[in-house]
Amino acid sequence: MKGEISASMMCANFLDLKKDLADLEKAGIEYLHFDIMDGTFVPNFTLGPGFMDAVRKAVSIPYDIHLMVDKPEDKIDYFDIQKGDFVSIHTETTNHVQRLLAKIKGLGAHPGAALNPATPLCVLDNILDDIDFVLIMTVNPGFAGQKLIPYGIEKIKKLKTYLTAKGHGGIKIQVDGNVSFENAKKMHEAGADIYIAGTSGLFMKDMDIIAAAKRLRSAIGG
Ligand code: S6P
Ligand code: MG
Repeated sequence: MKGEISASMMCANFLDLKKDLADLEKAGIEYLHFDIMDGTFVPNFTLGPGFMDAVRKAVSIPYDIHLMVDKPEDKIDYFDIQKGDFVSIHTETTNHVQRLLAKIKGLGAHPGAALNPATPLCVLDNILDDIDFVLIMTVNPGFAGQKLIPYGIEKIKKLKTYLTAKGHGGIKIQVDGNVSFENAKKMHEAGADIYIAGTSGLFMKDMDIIAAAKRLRSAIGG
């Protein structure tokens, strides 16, 4: 199956954002990935609603919003979520995972469960009817430019097998963290569907966005 690319906007060139956005459109990038951090659940701050609203006016690519915040139920209304967007919440961040996933679905968006590297797959057992995708963190969340935790590839394989066995093979698998050309190939073989592309495979020092996207696509099934 052909994989899809979600561009990690925290890795874009903010000083030349118009050019990056035009290149992402030219390269046919399927989604724009927005990392939302609160300095508590993860040790960093990144993007926010004002930035996202400005970008929305410039492009028509659907959003993929990755909420890395404690108590996301208290913050979700800050964001202008639109029909067809992907929105993931970390299962580690709230006591009310199902309620929030249902709210996201009610907005016409695709709800997703995001899992830190150490979070086991069994947390998905009771929410399989409530999610359209699972985001597997293959690094600890907080920063771009980190090295893949090797167990990540095995976890993608396990998730694929688990979803199929549970009769939920239609749930998409998103992978986030060190999606390099080499790792993307392994992730694709393991069963991933959507690849969050940052400094390792799209916003690179030595390759432009269009060339990198082409190479990344060839690693994820064309
Ligand atoms: C990390 C965040 C990610 C990064 C992405 C960067 O907390 O959730 O979405 O932006 O992983 O990609 P790379 O290739 O620099 O690891
Ligand atoms: Mg992310």
